[in-house]
Amino acid sequence: MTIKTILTEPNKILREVSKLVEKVGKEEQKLMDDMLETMYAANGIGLAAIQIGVPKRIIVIDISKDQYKKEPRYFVNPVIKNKDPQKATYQEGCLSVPNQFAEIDRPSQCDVEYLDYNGEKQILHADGLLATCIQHEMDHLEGILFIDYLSKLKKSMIIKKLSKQKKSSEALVI
Ligand code: GNR
Ligand code: NI
Repeated sequence: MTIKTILTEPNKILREVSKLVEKVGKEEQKLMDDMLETMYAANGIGLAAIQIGVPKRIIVIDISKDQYKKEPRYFVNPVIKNKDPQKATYQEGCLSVPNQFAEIDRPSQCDVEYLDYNGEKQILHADGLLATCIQHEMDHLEGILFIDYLSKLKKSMIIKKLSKQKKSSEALVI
């Protein structure tokens, strides 16, 4: 397994729409292994393939708190079926939008249809943090980031800050 570099905003690749996976084969499984390792190394609870530059409809999630009892979940070609009309608010962050957080409203429960690590069809009912995380990751597959739900002003302030940070860290590489 390999820890990959996580792309950060502003980056056009993060705005790509990811493509359906035709078959869950060895290459996809290796990608899922690398994604999980990259996510754990970054202390995240979810990661979409596009965040490491691969435009495939694959996400990994682990919302377990206990570092010794890992509960990795793999979703290939996920589709959200029933969104609860009731909304839940979570303070969201994103590994591609480092050190920025905001309260975001999303449907509090949903059903997800997907293929698992072995390419088997599954349906999962999600609520709480899992429902929020799945929807956050599904947004990545459409090139959407949580900052897109903020006011134009808040969003542009965050992007400005991130591009400044990027420029100053690039300047260090001489
Ligand atoms: O690690 C993450 N935490 C988080 C917290 C609240 C809502 C969504 C998330 S996902 C994020 C990891 C990430 O950027 N996934 O794309
Ligand atoms: Ni994210």
